[in-house]
Amino acid sequence: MMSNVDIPILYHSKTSVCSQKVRLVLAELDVEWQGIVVDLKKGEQFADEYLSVNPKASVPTYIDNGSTLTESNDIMLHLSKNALGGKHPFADPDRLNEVMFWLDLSVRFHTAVHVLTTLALNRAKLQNLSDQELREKLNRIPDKARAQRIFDVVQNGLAGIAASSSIIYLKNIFQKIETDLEQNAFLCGGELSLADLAILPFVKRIEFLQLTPDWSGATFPNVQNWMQKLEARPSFERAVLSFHSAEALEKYKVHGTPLREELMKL
Ligand SMILES: N[C@@H](CCC(=O)N[C@@H](CS)C(=O)NCC(=O)O)C(=O)O
Repeated sequence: MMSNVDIPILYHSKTSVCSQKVRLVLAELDVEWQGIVVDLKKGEQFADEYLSVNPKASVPTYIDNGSTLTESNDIMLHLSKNALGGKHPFADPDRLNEVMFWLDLSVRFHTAVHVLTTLALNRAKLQNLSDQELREKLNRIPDKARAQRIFDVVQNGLAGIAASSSIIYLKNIFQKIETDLEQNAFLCGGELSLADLAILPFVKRIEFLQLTPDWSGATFPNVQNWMQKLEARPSFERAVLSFHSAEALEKYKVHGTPLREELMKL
């Protein structure tokens, strides 16, 4: 792909939650960017050319002015520091501690959401592989903890430690968001911040999968209101919805619903 050297490049994948975090900030700040889609299902993250840009074989990767960033949180902070020469409310140093809490939490949220997505969408396919094929597939993943979690999901499903700890985490995080939103309209006070944009893709993926933990008897009206507010912003259409085909959304629903039924029995 031809690229214009002055415009930052984002390597991303359409439905990846970590890519959505960054695209939401790009959309909110109206930053011009050029995208290169890395198809994770086709294994394009393992191509030598991509590994030379991001040895972690993950998306997103952001290249701006010669510097390469390979963590979604780093990219979000970089964009907010640059916005309006550091004068944008997203860059407000007084709010940074609180924002950092949610950015850190989004990394752990990602782990749980990845486990539940793998359980719903990919376990059956991975179970059809021979031991040798599964080992080869997992050996390619540089993040060994991630590979181990996938292995646990394939072998043990809902009974495994990866799934059971993710389910507990999911309930706790929804409860935490629900309680925090009793005080404020957004996660860090009365205004939108990076915190909301870091958390939204995970809450939304869980909703796409029909796995919002209301199956455990809890209700999350504040989370619902918060999500509706964020979904009404143009950034949601630009950064999230427009990258999800109807087939992708249907797949989440079809594969997530039986898992929800299993969870209700626990
Ligand atoms: N901590 C990293 C995690 C990046 C990550 O794991 N991205 C996922 C997509 S959300 C990925 O690229 N997975 C590679 C794969 O599926 O092989 C970040 O937040 O940027």
